[in-house]
Amino acid sequence: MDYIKNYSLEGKIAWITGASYGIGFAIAKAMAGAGATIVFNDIRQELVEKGLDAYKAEGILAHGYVCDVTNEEEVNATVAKIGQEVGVVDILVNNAGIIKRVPMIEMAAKDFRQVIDVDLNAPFIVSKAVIPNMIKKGSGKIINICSMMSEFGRETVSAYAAAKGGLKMLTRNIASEYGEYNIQCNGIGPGYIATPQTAPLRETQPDGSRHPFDQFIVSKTPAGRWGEASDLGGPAVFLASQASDFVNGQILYVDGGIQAYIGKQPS
Ligand code: NAP
Ligand code: GCO
Repeated sequence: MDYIKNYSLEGKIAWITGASYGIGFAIAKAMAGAGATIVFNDIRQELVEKGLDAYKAEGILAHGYVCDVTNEEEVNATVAKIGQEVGVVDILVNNAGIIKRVPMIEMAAKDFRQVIDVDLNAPFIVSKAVIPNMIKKGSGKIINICSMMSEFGRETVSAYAAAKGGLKMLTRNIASEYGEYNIQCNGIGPGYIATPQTAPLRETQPDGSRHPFDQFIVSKTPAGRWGEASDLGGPAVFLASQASDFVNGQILYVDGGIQAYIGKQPS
């Protein structure tokens, strides 16, 4: 038997939220390479257009929608439009996310709430919108993009860690509640990945040296580098494919080994 077919996404429709660029774009590109039809959204039309061009440049004819994933009405309307224009969503990747790096006691409650809204409430809203059709179809895959901050805290990311910790448990609860309908819900926990979201942590310093946090992450990662968004493509295709039909409620960390390593002695 051609075992690789177990990893094929041929005939599947994958919706990756917030995937005009960054990790979402890389996951969508990998899933397209495995045969999936790609649907993505962004908040602004111009970013959707930019995303469509980026996918086209990769030879991918994606379907893009303007949708704020925190807005349940917009999400439900988008699911209906996707259903009419593309088809039923087989694979959902809750990727859209924000971070605000502020010391907790200095953080405005509205900012804390906004991070929770995008990073935790939105995966609830979008999953709730697509699960009924997955139940009708008799199968579905949901992949929540968690984080090392689903397990660890650090200075200035209290809202983000609270959201990503909650997203880990939402992942486990969806797996528990809907596994009987042949829906698998798992998480991917990226380590530190070089995207616009982490650009401030990698900025070259005024004296030309590398950002201290950049040096810290590289010394703490056995792979000795930041991850690339493309490093997440393979794990995402695995969790979206039938090869993982008995994997449910798991968080797959794609972190270069950072969580296993005490860190290199500073030279
Ligand atoms: P990014 O470069 O900042 O991209 C985030 C994407 O989400 C953007 O396209 C953004 O669109 C979109 N988005 C934000 N709020 C949205 C909303 N309300 N509705 C729709 N789209 C929205 O981030 P990234 O590094 O690719 O991260 C993607 C995911 O991976 C996030 O969930 C992040 O928490 C997670 N993650 C990242 C890392 C890392 O090291 N980079 C590690 C672990 C986990 P706009 O441009 O319009 O804002
Ligand atoms: C931060 C980073 C991290 C990464 C990622 C790690 O400020 O600590 O942004 O949170 O984005 O979530 O897995």
